[in-house]
Amino acid sequence: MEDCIFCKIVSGGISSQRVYEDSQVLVIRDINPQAPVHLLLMSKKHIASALDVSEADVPLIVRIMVVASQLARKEGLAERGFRLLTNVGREGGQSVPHLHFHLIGGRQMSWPPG
Ligand code: DGP
Repeated sequence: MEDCIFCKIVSGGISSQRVYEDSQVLVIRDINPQAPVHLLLMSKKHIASALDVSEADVPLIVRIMVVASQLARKEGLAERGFRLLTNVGREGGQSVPHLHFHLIGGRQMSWPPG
């Protein structure tokens, strides 16, 4: 999508710190990390949010979950625990309308979230 920041990151038009990539998924480090480890796992295909995921996207979503667990291990978070989440819409705190999951860890998380 023309005006989408994450589509530009996927195409290489905006530079980012790439951590992992396959045909469906790109993982980068968040520009504004909220913890020692803060990765963004995004679908390469433009999907606005979790609200727009369809049955056809099941392999993509499973792929993102598999990559998340592999990277959590690689980043040393498997034993300690971490948070994996996607924000949806205005009240959900979504600032970039392109489906992505935050993988955040390396410090104690609190609940409920702010
Ligand atoms: P959300 O607010 O849930 O939509 O998360 C968007 C995240 O994307 C936010 O934590 C900041 C990050 N972000 C925004 N623009 C860029 C960028 O150009 N590069 C990188 N690496 N991260 C970005």
